[in-house]
Amino acid sequence: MTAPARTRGTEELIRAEEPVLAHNYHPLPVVVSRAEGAWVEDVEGRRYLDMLAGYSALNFGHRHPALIEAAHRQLDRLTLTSRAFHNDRLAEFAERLAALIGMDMVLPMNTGAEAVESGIKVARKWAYDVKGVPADRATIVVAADNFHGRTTTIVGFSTDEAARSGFGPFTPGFRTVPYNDLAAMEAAVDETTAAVLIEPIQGEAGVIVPDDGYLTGVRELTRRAGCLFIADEIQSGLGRTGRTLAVEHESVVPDVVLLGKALGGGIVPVSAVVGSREVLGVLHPGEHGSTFGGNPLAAAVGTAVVELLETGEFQRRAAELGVVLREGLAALAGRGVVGFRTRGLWAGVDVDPALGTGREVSERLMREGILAKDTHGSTIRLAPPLTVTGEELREALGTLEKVLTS
Ligand code: IF1
Repeated sequence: MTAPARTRGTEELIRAEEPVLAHNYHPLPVVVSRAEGAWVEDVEGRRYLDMLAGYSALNFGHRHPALIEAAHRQLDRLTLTSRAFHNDRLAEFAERLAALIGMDMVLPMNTGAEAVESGIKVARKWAYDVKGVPADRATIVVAADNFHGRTTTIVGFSTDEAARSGFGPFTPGFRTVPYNDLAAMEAAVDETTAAVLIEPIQGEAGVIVPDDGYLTGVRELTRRAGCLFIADEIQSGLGRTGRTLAVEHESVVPDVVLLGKALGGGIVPVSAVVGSREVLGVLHPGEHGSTFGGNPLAAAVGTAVVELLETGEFQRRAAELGVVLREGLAALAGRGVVGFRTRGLWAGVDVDPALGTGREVSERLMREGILAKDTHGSTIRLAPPLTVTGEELREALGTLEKVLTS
């Protein structure tokens, strides 16, 4: 029996979920009902500054006007055809995304995990058809502490027991090496290796920024070994680190770039595998697909997202405000912050465990009007929309200081 038609409050809505919604999350006790820009509002009318931004799916803020307009316009025309037919939005999306990333071809998918799975399939097929690896012998090298999604194949090469326990058996053909360790990667790559798959910055691991030169080293060793370098930029890409792609911080060009999250503007799921004709050309009709991949609504929103990124404005804002973020966290070192890593408007903040777990700090921040999320232990991740103002960012940093020092 649900509550009468009147709007249900926070406690009622949280309680109503319990018997009917799978418990695969432990959300903060806030029920969001509206949002605009960097601000969200809960069902009680309380406002919060969103310092999580959908784990970087909301780089352009909640309901960016240009993106909402593109979505409304397309909703009034055409939303889905399947790929059995062409639609009049997909060519422009693929052209402009490929040009933005500087590569030849695009394979449009929906979620990040689908882009990762598609990248794995394309790399394996490239290994057999182009590199000449014997059938079913291709290997892919991944990094420990990776996060690439939640499918069975992906969690099979996770080093996080909570992500993989109870979901076996797993897909073979993956080798795990420590992140940020070129020697270990060199040792793991051999003639069966189709690709190396890494995050240029490890997000879920706590915004782990590798040593300068690591990405360059991966690029060089994969080129020498004749295997592909696949960069998972699903969280690090599309402006978050102050560049279109995080790999640009080392001027490195991977063979394949995986995109997702912000590519859909926080409106619809849009992901993509972007690469050269040599690599993506291994796919022929009937060998891969998706009901919604490349649908006209996704393509229209994705094109509007690419248009925002073509200006370079969001990348510049993330770089400039990233200085404010970094300096603000540096001022908290030794005052509740025992470590931090930043790149652009993205930070992993290690809080003094004596002050509480990341979850407890996130709950205190919530009560002070800031929404953020812990990753592991006492680390919280800060990733505001790239539209955040300097004043809003300073306000969030002030609140973090208050929570950590009071
Ligand atoms: C959740 C984590 C972040 C990703 C990278 C692929 C994917 C992700 C680098 C898969 C997704 C999301 C999943 C989301 C929370 C968030 C997350 F905490 F799960 F690990 F950001 F760090 N590659 N990350 O970060 O993309 O299939 O989810 O679209 O609630 O599980 P997806």
